[in-house]
Amino acid sequence: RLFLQEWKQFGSSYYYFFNKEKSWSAARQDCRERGADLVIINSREEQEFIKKENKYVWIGLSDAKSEGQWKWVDESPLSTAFWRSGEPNNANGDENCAVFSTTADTLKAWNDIPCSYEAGWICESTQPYVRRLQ
Ligand code: 2F8
Ligand code: CA
Repeated sequence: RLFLQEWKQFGSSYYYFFNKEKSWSAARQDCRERGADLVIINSREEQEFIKKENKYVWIGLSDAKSEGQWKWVDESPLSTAFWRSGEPNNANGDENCAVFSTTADTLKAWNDIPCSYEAGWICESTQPYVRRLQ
């Protein structure tokens, strides 16, 4: 049967908000198996759209390859940033992946945390995912 997951459209992309929790790499793998990748945030409007979900989720942003050089999963550098005040701080020298951690009254919601931590995640794709189950 065909099973259409609930992807939400915003602009020219579709987004899926997972409620399970995984490490950053496992979350990314899950998105890729769905023909998507972890979300890349390019605008204030996109940041606002994601904030409305009120979730604690991985975004497709990491500086694991080179400390302090934050890159999106498509290798692009940040075009706009929404770090929480004081972030990214690479706490204990071990924070290379970014999470969207909603705060009440500001759009500044990103924090760097250890990539091995488990969080929900958001996939972004140009097409809504359709999965064929046996
Ligand atoms: O105070 C900010 C600081 O708070 C936590 O560390 C105590 C966060 N760590 C996790 O969420 C794992 C830090 O990333 C954050 O910078
Ligand atoms: Ca941090």
